[in-house]
Amino acid sequence: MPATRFMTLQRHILEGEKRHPEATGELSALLSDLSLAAKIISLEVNKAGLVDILGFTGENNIHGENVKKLDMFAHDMLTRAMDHGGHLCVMASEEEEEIIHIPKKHQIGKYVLIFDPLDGSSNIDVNISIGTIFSIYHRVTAQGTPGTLRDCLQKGLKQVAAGYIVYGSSTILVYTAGEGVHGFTLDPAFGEFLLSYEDMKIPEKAKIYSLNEGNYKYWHPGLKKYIKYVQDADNRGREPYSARYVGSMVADIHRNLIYGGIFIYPADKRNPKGKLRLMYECNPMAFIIEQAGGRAIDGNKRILEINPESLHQRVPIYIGSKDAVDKVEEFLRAEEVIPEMRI
Ligand code: AHM
Ligand code: MG
Repeated sequence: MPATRFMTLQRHILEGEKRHPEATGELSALLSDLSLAAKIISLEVNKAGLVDILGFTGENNIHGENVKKLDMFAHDMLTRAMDHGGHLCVMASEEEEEIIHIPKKHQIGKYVLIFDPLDGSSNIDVNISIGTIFSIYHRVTAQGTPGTLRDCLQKGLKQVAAGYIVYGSSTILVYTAGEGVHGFTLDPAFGEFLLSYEDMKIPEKAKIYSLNEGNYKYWHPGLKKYIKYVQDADNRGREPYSARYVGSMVADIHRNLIYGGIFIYPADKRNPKGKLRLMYECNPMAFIIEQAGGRAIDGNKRILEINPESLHQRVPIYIGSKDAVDKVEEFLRAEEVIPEMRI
């Protein structure tokens, strides 16, 4: 629902905390540090097209400085913005194999931050929307000690907050702290995220389907039938869905959240575990979409209930409007699963 109040992200988070007298303000501070990193990444994303014009190609720019790829820039920016706030005990990034420790000189906090710094890598160089995704958990190991892999490998259900930033025609930050989903648009003049979507709800009925149809040949037969179903109409007023696929999960899900739709990255014969990562992409998006009234499953079970086994684990995902996810689940269950696709 579009917002009618003039409200900054900062104020919104603080008002949320005021409703919880036991809150220490740490989560607010953490989200606020994250939004600063998002503003810096947004600025860099907007400059990306200038790199070639200004001759910043190759490894070095005209000043002889090292030019970082945008995804590594985003990774460094988030790590640097978040490692010294005193709120985190450990981080994990899609760009890094192992967990990221908080440097010894900084205070160790009670939260865990997991992020995909810049998702939609194939769209970075072609001016198409990309995004940052994040997920926040309470630590499970002893306070005051360095965080461990165990702190990171928690079920999505344990998330305290999650969000994404989509760098599109404008920069929008969407987050949930378990009390609804709220969206903020970055005003480039003030450098402030302003509330633009309050208490977002995904329409129960979908109008859009989003998946890479180039992989049709490798799909589960139930998925093939489901896609034929949504492309079809019936004489009871059911209209065909529209197909929309940006190829950036953040942008595809953001659009579907507003218009109503289903986003699918399935397991298939070539990728029996799908492509997208449970910890960095699927859990935070599932938390957001469920908070907005939608559903997210891996084909068999709720994404948020999956017990993670490794940091970079992949899972299939069917996420979006409730009716559409219910329907695809029905189609998948009706067909024999071919063994390679079992997860
Ligand atoms: P990335 O983490 O390398 O950016 O890959 C994730 C992206 C998602 O944003 C998007 O939904 C998907 O990969 C697109 O994959 P495909 O090109 O196979 O359709
Ligand atoms: Mg990614």
